[in-house]
Amino acid sequence: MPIEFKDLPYAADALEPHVSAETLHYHYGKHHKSYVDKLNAAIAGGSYADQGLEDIIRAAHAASDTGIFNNAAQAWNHTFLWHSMAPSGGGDPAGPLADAIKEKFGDLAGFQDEFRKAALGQFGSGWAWLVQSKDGLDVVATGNADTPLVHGSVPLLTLDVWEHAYYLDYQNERGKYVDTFLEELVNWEFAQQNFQADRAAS
Ligand code: MN3
Repeated sequence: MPIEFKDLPYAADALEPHVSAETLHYHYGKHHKSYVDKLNAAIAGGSYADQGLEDIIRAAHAASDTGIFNNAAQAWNHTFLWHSMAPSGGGDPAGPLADAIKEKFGDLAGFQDEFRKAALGQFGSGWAWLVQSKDGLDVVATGNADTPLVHGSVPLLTLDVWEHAYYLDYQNERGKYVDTFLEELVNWEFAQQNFQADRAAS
């Protein structure tokens, strides 16, 4: 069964003025769709064809099947990205996740500093993540299509720092884009859902 190109969780103009409808037209409608289309073309009729997306990512990584891995991971990372933002995002985390952030980073500003460092420190294309591992929360950066799914931690939030994610709205100013994500867009409810799911499973 082909991997589904899922709908955005909001209207294409819902993140304006922070992320424009034009950016989503290209980033979701062209870049993300292209990863899904290329993946489906590559897996058709082969050993990955009946697997779910996360299984394909793990199997392709284990087999060093780079072309499949890159498109599968990018398909998954982008769906995760759309949910990591919300039209009325930003603000403070609540509940158990807020406690875990305090424990690891001291306060929300401490988390924001770490996340900003990871997002700005990623040379070239990649992703910044808040993840949950056995040792608690962590902020990590991954290059290109790489994803925490194959590094033993549970993703809670992500931000795409490939230039295609921000160039139309922010040009070269990755720092402004990262700050806007942290202040106006970050979807703490989504992060909380991911956080609780992992606790229940462990
Ligand atoms: Mn992207």
